[in-house]
Amino acid sequence: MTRYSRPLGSLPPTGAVGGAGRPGAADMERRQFFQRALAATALTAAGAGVGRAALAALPEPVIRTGPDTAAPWLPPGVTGAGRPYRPVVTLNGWTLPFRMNQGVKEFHLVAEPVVREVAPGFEVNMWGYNGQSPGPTIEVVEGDRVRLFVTNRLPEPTTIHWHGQRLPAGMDGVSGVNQPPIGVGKTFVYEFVARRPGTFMYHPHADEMTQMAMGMMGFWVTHPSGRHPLIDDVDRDYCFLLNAFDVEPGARTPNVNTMLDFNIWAWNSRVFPGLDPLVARLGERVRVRIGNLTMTNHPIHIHGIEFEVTGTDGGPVPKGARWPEVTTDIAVGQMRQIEFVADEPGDWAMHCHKSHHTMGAMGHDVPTMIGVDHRGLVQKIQRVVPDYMVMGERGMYDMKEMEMELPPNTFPMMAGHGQFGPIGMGGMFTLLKVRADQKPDDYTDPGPYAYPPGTVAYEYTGQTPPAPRAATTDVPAGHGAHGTHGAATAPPRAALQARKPGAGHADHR
Ligand SMILES: [Cu+2]
Repeated sequence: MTRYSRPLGSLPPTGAVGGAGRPGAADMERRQFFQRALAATALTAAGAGVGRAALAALPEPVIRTGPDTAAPWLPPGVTGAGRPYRPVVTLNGWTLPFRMNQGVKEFHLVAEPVVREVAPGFEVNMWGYNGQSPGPTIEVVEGDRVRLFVTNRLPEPTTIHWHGQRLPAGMDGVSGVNQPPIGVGKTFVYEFVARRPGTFMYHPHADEMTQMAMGMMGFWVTHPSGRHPLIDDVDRDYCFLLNAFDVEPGARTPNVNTMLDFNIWAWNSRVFPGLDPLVARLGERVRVRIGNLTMTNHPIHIHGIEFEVTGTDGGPVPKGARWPEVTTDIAVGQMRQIEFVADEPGDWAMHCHKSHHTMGAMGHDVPTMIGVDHRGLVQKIQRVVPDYMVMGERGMYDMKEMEMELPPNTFPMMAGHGQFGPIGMGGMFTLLKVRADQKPDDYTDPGPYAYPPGTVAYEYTGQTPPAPRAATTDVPAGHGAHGTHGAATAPPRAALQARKPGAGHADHR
């Protein structure tokens, strides 16, 4: 069920009920909303239709509850202070529409309890904005005057901090320092000019530990007002937040007192296989903006291409300071803007390189069983616990094929199915799909990659003679081994050669 617009008075106290919105239906409602918005804008411009009284009132909040990735949104006929821009695509999220009020872009954020479908079959009670966690992306143009109405439908006070923005101190959103907290049921107004282009976030600065652990956060993108020497045009511009939750398997509400030991590692409060792919047409230039609002760093790795970090929290990186990477570490509270040319067709993994961040909730707190000889043990235990089985005796790979019964409302430790079988990943993992025939501006999933014949790794089926094994005993100390290495002696034993710094490298410090 996806709703786009409802009067504030009808907001249910416990938030909207989530569910997989049907793509298409959502866009339809969206289009109707924008047509109405555009009509209103046009009438305002003509000085008729919407009166002063209506514009003095709160803008109607736009609510969206489906977890599908919304199509990029450009307000028709309204491009803000500058030239037209390429709108961002929020991974499994959406951009919040605004209304123009005498040259000011007006947004209405509603902080409220929500239900987020983290993956199919796994729903979590969160706090968020306008029907979802994270909240909708705010997208404006450098130089825009922005007015944000924030209504608090949470059971406790909140504020919003506009992370990274240049703004008057009284608009910075730190409870007690910059403003009184927004009381329960109250609405506050923030207003400032989006002074510098770049990648930003928003989140509460009141009872942050609880409110961010419950999912309160959102993305903000300010596009440059004109051609910018350090901000290139791109063909696709993706954004998402790194976030984490601690939800006991089978539970529905995060533990908000957890400091570091989270078990749901998510992008935009979604985990693989609930995350949509990033798609690109072969040869397109792609930007991905990532913000980290978890309590640890995440080395984000993309297969198949090299990228550059073209922007950080503080703005665009000077061209001479950029270097190629395939993994970039994003620390707590940081934002990174990476860019690459999608010049290698295929399905490419994109994931956090901390391997326990690409696992589901069941991957944690499991004892290591590799190499444990438990012959006889299972049968003994099964006399008492008939369903007992041993986890991970040969590694965890078997887990993803096992039809293991899970508690209700959780997701498997490793999941997802590809054309060659189980994918065995969860959490912070998705695919970059590069296709020659993907249409420009088409974000639909092209399905699995059609590998050209002869380009897929395959099984060797010839003779397999016994392989020599590494010696496991009496490794000789390699002191003074200079000159002897290369003199291949017959027994296949490992030789350890130690080179001591200093000996003949006195100037090497
Ligand atoms: Cu990570």
